[in-house]
Amino acid sequence: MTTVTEHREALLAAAAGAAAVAGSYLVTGWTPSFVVRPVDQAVVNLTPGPVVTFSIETFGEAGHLIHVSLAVAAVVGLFGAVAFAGLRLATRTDRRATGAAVAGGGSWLLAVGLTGLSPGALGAALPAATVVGLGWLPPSAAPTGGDTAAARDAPAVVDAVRRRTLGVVAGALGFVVATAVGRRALASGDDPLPDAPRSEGASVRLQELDSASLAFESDTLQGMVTPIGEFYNVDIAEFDPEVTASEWSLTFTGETGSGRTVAFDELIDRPVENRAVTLRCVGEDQNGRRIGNAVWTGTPIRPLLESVDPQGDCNCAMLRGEDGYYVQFPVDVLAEGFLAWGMNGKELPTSHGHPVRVLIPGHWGETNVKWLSEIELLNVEDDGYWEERGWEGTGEVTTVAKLWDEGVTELDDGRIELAGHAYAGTPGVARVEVSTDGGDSWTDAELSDPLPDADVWRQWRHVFEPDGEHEVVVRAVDGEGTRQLREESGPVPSGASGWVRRTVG
Ligand SMILES: Nc1nc2c(c(=O)[nH]1)N[C@H]1C(S)=C(S)[C@@H](COP(=O)(O)O)O[C@H]1N2
Ligand SMILES: [Mo]
Repeated sequence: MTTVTEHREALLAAAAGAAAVAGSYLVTGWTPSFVVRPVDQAVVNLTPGPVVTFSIETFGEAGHLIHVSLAVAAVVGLFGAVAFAGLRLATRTDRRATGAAVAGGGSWLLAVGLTGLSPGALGAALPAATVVGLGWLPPSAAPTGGDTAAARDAPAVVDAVRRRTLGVVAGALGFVVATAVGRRALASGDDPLPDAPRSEGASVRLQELDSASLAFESDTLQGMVTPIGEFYNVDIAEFDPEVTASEWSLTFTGETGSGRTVAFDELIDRPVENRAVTLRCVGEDQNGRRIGNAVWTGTPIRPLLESVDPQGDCNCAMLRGEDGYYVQFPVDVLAEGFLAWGMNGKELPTSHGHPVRVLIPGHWGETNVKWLSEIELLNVEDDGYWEERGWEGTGEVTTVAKLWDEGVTELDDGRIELAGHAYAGTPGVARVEVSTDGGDSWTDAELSDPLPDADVWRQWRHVFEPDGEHEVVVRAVDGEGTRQLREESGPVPSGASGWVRRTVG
């Protein structure tokens, strides 16, 4: 019968572990103080490169889900082990209070060990203590106890024990679900983002982009500017660092004539520009959606860089973010870049690098370090986070014309509108060519007005009279006359290529 007690206690301990994690989440939300974060971070740091690459290729976005689930399960296990110890000690001392105290105190210590002193530790401790306190039963009541075999095996006793256990476990699970749902609802009611400092010029730019845009028939297709909530995200970690503007600083280190630390107030005092910059992730499929365009408020990097007098032997710099991310590329490329603290007129949102991120014209998304903290000038080249994992994504973007599902619209008169975005990095998009016969013949699409910005996408549109099924193919030509590469390849290691095709009609 011992095994019955052990199963019972294991079940209770698991419920206590889950309740502890939920309690922490209730207090901290999805922030760095949540007890899952350090374990998630460890998973990020310890997962071997080939596994990360394999997971991205095989599971895509679901890889993140797997990674988070693993981290959550591991932390539930840790708190569960503490609760189990509590249950065992309660039995040994035959005192409920011992169990609750050990589970509560142990969970508190564990939480503090994971995330440091934070209200979230109490959030973890109380539910764990409650589950153990309510769920533990003295040996005399449990099926292993009782004075006689007959008494402990009496169906009424077994039933009561089962009812109590299931009641407590169900209560704990109810708490977990209510927390997950309730906290989410709370988060969606977050305050709107404040305007970014010195972003007055951004609204003019936003209007300018709006008037440059094409009038699509499709009302679900993105405009020239990607709204903040729809802008894609790529992060190495599941938790965004939380850095306030007053805590933030950027330090130039390594091979400099004179090191320098720049505070936020000092940064926003520098000459301000509002640049439209398109970002695209090297890891996306050719017709993928990890691309977006925003008007960013910030200041050019070149004068700052010149002020520290870079002296490294390799013309290369390693940039680092507060989340542990790092990427290395040429100083000449960095000098063309921009340090942004505003996005579409608003303060840079947490998920896009609050308070300051890098924007590098014409290069893959991974060079655009978020939560920027350090720029180290080097003597020898070194791999960045993604380069260590098999990617070659610090170079210039390749050219692409997109045709998403919502870019195909049947008009009232029976014609079909094809529309989308094309992006070619700094050479800009000069032309988008559309074929409705599988590539035998080509027509130039209508384009949105050109913008003065160095690294921005354009919209394209083409309307045709359908006659049965059509194989539509689109391709862009950049400002230097180079046509989008026809040869098809997947994103690994240096970006996808090929023409986007779709059957329409
Ligand atoms: N600190 C930090 N910066 C980062 C990343 C990251 O994980 N951490 N991801 C990079 C990648 S791979 C891309 S594509 C872009 C995405 O920026 P976004 O999330 O603002 O769209 O940020 C880059 N900068
Ligand atoms: Mo990326």
